[in-house]
Amino acid sequence: MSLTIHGIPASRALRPLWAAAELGLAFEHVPTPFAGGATRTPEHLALNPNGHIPVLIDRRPEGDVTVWESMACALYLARVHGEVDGVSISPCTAREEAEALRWSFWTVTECEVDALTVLMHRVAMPEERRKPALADAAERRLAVPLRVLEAHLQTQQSQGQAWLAAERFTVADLCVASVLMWARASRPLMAAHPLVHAWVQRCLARPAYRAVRADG
Ligand SMILES: N[C@@H](CCC(=O)N[C@@H](CS)C(=O)NCC(=O)O)C(=O)O
Repeated sequence: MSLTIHGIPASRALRPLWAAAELGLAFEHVPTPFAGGATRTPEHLALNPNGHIPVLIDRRPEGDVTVWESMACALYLARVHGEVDGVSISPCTAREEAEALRWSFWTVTECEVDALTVLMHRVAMPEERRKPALADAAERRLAVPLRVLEAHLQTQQSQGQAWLAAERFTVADLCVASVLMWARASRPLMAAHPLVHAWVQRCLARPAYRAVRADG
């Protein structure tokens, strides 16, 4: 049995790379970049017909399992390769499984596009190409789901819990933080949602995250 993850850390491939690091999994890393056409070669399109990274391949006795969609890759690793022991990032109860699924779908549908817009148009793109009006509108929309998360973290905190889904960091935190880390490019949004900001920073202080980002 062996695992391969295609994609560089400075992309959505961060999600399975971070999950694999948290789980201490051995895997082959193929650092396919998103720029320069490497995701559109016939070889890559055979792995992911969408022409994107990441792609995860799990070579199993019963045959290869190919996973694309970054959240699916991270959730798959936690579900199929994690220890269900209440210590690892893998959900260990039906409630934790539900939390991981709902927060991961939530962050993709409610937050990802706007968080990326904030990142690109506040800091990432060359200044002459940034459109502050796009970032302003994205920040206004993002304030709605961030209020939801702020309230959830407040509830968790009142119960002595520092994380989204459990008393420990789980794949739910990983999936949501991998999106909301982009929203840190907006100081007003972070100032208005201090629990979200502190929680994202806690997630990004994880040794596994740091080790993955040290590679790119
Ligand atoms: N929804 C997909 C999006 C994947 C995606 O857009 N990946 C980007 C890098 S973050 C990419 O591969 N871009 C290169 C391309 O589309 O050719 C996921 O989460 O995996």
